[in-house]
Amino acid sequence: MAGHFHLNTPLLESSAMSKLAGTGVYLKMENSQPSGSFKIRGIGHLCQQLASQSKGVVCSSGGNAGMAAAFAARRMGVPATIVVPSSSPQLVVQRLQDQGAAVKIVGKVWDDANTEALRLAEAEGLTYVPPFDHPLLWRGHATMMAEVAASLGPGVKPGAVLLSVGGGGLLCGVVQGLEDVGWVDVPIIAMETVGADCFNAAVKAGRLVTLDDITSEAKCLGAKTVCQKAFEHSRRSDLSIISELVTDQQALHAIQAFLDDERVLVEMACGAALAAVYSGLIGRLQDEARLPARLGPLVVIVCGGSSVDMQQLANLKVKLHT
Ligand code: PLV
Repeated sequence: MAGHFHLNTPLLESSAMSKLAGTGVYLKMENSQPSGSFKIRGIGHLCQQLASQSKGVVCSSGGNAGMAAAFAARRMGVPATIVVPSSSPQLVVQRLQDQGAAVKIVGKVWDDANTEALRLAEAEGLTYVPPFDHPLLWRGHATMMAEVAASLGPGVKPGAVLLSVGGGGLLCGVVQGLEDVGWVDVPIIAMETVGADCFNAAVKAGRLVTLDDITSEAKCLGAKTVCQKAFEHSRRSDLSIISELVTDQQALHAIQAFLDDERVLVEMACGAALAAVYSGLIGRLQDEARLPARLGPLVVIVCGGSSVDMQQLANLKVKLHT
């Protein structure tokens, strides 16, 4: 992918998290991407493929896909409109505007904003940029696993990859990346919060499930229905995808512990993945023999996110009584 917008991010060993997990924990620092999250990999790639001649792009987003679309569009000299739901914090709206995007606030959750983005694309002839459901996004996200393989070095294979699931685009990209490097047998721990758990609901039901509402504070995990491809991956017998949930309190605790341990502030959507280590979930999965007792290095996708600052963190602590 020549001339792409994303960076090759560091893979950092965390001594604090390694101690907790009882095996090496390696952090793929996607929080340090331009636009603040891994989303620039896929969205940058999609925009370069589909929007170079465009009169404008329109993206529906909880925030971070929009940040990536606004960044890519600005670099390409194309106007960007980002449609976010009212649940996205004001600080995200401000950051999107600072990236030069026009922001529309429509509906309560991402699904409502998406309906409006599709309408705008049709009515105004704009290029629609989906936040998680497109093969070009997965192709772009997949690049992170080739980087992980290069950073770990030859002969070192992860014991598991830990990531968050919103609409499932990151999951689809990581599956593709694992295929690219010949690691399909590496288990994926797919984390969501209670109340933003459309993937877990689909895995349990054996079919796609549309949630009634998003009740978690991890709004960037808040798609009501996971994408079809992510669900299909969950049914594959050659993959091992373990779908697990944490509470908002556990995700928030993980954010705070991570800030203390690594001096890095990430949003709730990312806290869900970090909580797999901080809540002791890895040990429980080993006790239940769902992960081997002797586990290779854990790779945590630190997906990042712009929906957080010290004030937002303080607000969450009050709201979640922690
Ligand atoms: N957020 C999407 C979808 O929101 C968005 O519009 O930004 N970590 C972070 C920081 C994210 O922002 C997201 C997705 C995810 C993880 C999950 O990625 P996905 O949607 O590809 O599973 C509704």
